[in-house]
Amino acid sequence: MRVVTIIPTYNERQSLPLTLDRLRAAVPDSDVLVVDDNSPDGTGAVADRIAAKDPAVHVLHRHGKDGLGAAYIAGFRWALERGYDVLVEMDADGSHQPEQLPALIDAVARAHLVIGSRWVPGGSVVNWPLHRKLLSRAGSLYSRTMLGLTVRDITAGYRAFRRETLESIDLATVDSVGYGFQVDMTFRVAKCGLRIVEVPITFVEREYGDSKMSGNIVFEAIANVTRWGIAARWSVLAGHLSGRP
Ligand SMILES: Nc1nc2c(ncn2[C@@H]2O[C@H](COP(=O)(O)OP(=O)(O)O)[C@@H](O)[C@H]2O)c(=O)[nH]1
Ligand SMILES: [Mg+2]
Repeated sequence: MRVVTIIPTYNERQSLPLTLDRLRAAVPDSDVLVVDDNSPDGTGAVADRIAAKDPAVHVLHRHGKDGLGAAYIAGFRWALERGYDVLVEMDADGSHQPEQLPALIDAVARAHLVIGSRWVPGGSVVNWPLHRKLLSRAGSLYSRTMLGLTVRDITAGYRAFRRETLESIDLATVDSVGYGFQVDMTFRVAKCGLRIVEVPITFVEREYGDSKMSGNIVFEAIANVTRWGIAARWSVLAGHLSGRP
């Protein structure tokens, strides 16, 4: 089973080398793809220097900041073209513990998508203020209810996909950014009738650099979830009214 861990970066010069060191030590069998959006702080050059010394590390350079979703879609395409069987999503900032990746990879043997979850028993968040915990939990609760899903941590960014899962989705039509991207992917996987499993993780807030979360990203996610939820209900109702099963 060939595994690649995809790490999107925007201004993660300090965090990236630490994350890569830990990842290569914890899961030496996983290749790595850093997807950098031409970070002004030179993260791309830092990644190139590491890749020059370690053949398992690859770097995809993009022209400018285009959002987390677009970076992952580019990374997925790169990895699917190269025949990887398991595609992992991981943040660069140290929030996702590389030492917990083996648990996600084990679970992907019995699931199409594995989500490293903060909000299942055994999961936790370290160093988050109360308002971020509330926002994350409320966001998951709202999305779960609107979209009819059972996943507890829908916005989570620590994930493992089987290649067949991504091949079942029309990646060209995924255009959400930020947290909306994670919700969008979860909803699409569930709509394909594929199996989603959550494994508990410890999410640790970053020590270096700044979060790229913004009001716009939260707003986009809420607006999309509302739209998708209404569209799904409407199509069920329209089916009933027209007498279709
Ligand atoms: N390539 C790329 N990476 C991004 C972009 N926005 C965020 N990231 C990366 O996505 C990961 C998660 O972002 P972060 O700001 O930590 O979000 P938070 O954990 O929700 O505060 C980090 O590795 C970021 O560097 C983007 O527009 N392009
Ligand atoms: Mg972060």
